[in-house]
Amino acid sequence: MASLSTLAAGGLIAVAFAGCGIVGPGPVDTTGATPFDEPLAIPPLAESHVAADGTRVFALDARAGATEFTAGVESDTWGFNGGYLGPTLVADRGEQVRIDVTNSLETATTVHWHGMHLPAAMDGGPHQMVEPDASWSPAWRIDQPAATLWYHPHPHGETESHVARGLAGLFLLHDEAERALGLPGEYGVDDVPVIVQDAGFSRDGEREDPQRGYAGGLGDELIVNGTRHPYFDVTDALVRLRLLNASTARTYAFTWSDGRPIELIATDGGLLEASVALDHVRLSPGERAEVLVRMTPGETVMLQSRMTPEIAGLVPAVAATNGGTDAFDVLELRAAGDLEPGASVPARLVEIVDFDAADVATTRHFELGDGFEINGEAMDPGRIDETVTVNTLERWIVENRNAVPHSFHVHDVQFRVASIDGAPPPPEMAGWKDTIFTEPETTYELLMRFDDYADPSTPYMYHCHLLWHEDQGMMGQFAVVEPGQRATMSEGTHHEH
Ligand SMILES: [Cu+2]
Repeated sequence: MASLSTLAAGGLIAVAFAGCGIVGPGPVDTTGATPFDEPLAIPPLAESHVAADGTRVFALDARAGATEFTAGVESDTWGFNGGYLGPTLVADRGEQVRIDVTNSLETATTVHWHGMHLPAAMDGGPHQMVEPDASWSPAWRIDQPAATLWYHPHPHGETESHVARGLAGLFLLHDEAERALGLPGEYGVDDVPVIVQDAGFSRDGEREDPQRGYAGGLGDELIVNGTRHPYFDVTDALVRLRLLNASTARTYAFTWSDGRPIELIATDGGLLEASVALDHVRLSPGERAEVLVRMTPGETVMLQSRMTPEIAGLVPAVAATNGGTDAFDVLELRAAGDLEPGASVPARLVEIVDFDAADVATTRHFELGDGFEINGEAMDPGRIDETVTVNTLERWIVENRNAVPHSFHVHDVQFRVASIDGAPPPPEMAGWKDTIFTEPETTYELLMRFDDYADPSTPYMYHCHLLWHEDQGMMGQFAVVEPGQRATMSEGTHHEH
């Protein structure tokens, strides 16, 4: 296969993609096309119990099922504890948690806790495969700020298909600082999960695999929490939406249909220092955003995604066949005639203490190159690419050398973006992040601290979160070790019965 940059830079995109079996889908605009008349499904809160030792215990079962995205038409899907997606896990900072994962699928999978700070052996990456009919019970102490995290499979080479079939769910963390702000917090009422995915559907309404653009499969329709054409009945004057891009490849530019600004309060790893009013919020796969929306009685407003070549980081000719000009209606909000008064949100949300760059112990370079490689190499589960000494601050320079965007996700830690091509990051990238959209020919300077969890034999991952790219090998491994220790690989995977 030709390199991605070659494909994207020339005028022969369609021909080149056709040569390797993928033709980018044409432009899509669903705005105003269909009434949004299906009530938004809200993923159930996961049940849990507190064991004698104080551990909060959840159970997740990966299973095959069927989902009626269209009434009366079943599609084959996978889900956790149900037919599609999974329940929302909620825990408090300081809590010890354990998740009893079982696999009722006919194939091995994993469950990765995206955005979570935890030991590598609990991370749910490709080294923690759960075989069919097997179980796995990772446990750790929640030790990070309130945030909207999520979970999804991470099997080597097959993450795209497992997520696309429906294996994903939210993992919400709370803490005292967040509670003190009085933000909307009633789940499914004024604190609303919005899991956005794209999908293809047949004329009959059965879900089908979408066409691939350079980024991967791009569906020509959106579903939110598994609901087609969703609306949500708003009963409060102030609503908090937790946006998760759980798509495998598509990047969104979320806006409101009436032009009101997007009021962003939190990114991947937690609250911003202050809310910021944006024209749009861009989310690439895996990224999250918490936004507030103020409603007046009786009004209706549509959450949309309106991508442009500039926001997509694509030249116009490439953008047109790779989602870079697509527009979608996403979710209609319908305000009741009487609304509960909304809380007033303080101007200052939380304090984020900047890392001191003078403390950087190690600087590493990651070049996102052509051909699904990082630093010229494809993922090898038997190779540790980077060895990090515990209790140090690191600077990771991530350089996208391609003519097309990628993304960069780091396991274990939340990082700060110190600079983008030498300039300070915009406010929406100035908080805690675990995944960034990397624009073409752009360099990102990330600062991150590795405080604990040294384990020389179990690596964490860093990778492009365009899942097709990740599956093709755009991923590497790092181990966190004690000073002077060397990383060693443990053979095979964990099989607990
Ligand atoms: Cu990529």
